[in-house]
Amino acid sequence: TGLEKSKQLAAWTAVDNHVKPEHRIIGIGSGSTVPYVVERIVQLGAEANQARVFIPTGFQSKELIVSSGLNLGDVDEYPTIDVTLDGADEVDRELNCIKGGGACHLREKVLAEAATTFILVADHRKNVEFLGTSWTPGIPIEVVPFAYAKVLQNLHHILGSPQATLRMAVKKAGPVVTDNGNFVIDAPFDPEVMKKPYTIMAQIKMLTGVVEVGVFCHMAQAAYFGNEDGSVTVKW
Ligand code: DER
Repeated sequence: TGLEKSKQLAAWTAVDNHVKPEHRIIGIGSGSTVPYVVERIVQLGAEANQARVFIPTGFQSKELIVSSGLNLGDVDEYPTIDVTLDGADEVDRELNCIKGGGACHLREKVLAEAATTFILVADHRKNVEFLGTSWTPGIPIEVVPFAYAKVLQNLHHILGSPQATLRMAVKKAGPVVTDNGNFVIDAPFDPEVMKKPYTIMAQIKMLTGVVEVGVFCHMAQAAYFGNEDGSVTVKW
């Protein structure tokens, strides 16, 4: 479909522009766009990849690396990463992004921060002027199960997200449980609030029980969006 082609276009262009021959430690994100990143890296050649180690951002990412025949590594063994490539749910004009649609944003943010270069790849739906305009479920927030009800209260009554909800699983009874054994809350905010993503991210992060917030500010060096007409939009 057009959307898959857009994802592939963004991913291939990003890999061609940012995965250098000398890069050895590569962070691999989560979601449905990142498989095209791995596809392109595999095409780069087994020779180059033999000398590389690929760091996952969760179970799905690990499975992708292993099934693609790439060397798997751990971020505790490689805490400094040459380049991390990952998807996003939305990316604004300043490359701030909402991540966590796949409930993987804690490990994603660790690998984004550990990377010298952090690159976003997405289809055109994610390319927005302000956060919250196309991604409507709200800011994904990973919380320890013990604190989820307290954090929901804080969001409803203090931080201005009365619609915040615990993310329920579809093919499992009960809430989504992350790779870290935590819950996820989705918290929508007013558009005006989303124009200052750093402020709301910091306020949420300070709530006791919050593990990580799915808003990444000033972390990415570039974002690639595939368009239906076969063009690629780059923001940096
Ligand atoms: O959870 C995330 O941040 C993932 O990167 C994911 O939401 C990206 O989604 P997609 O690549 O499947 O559109």
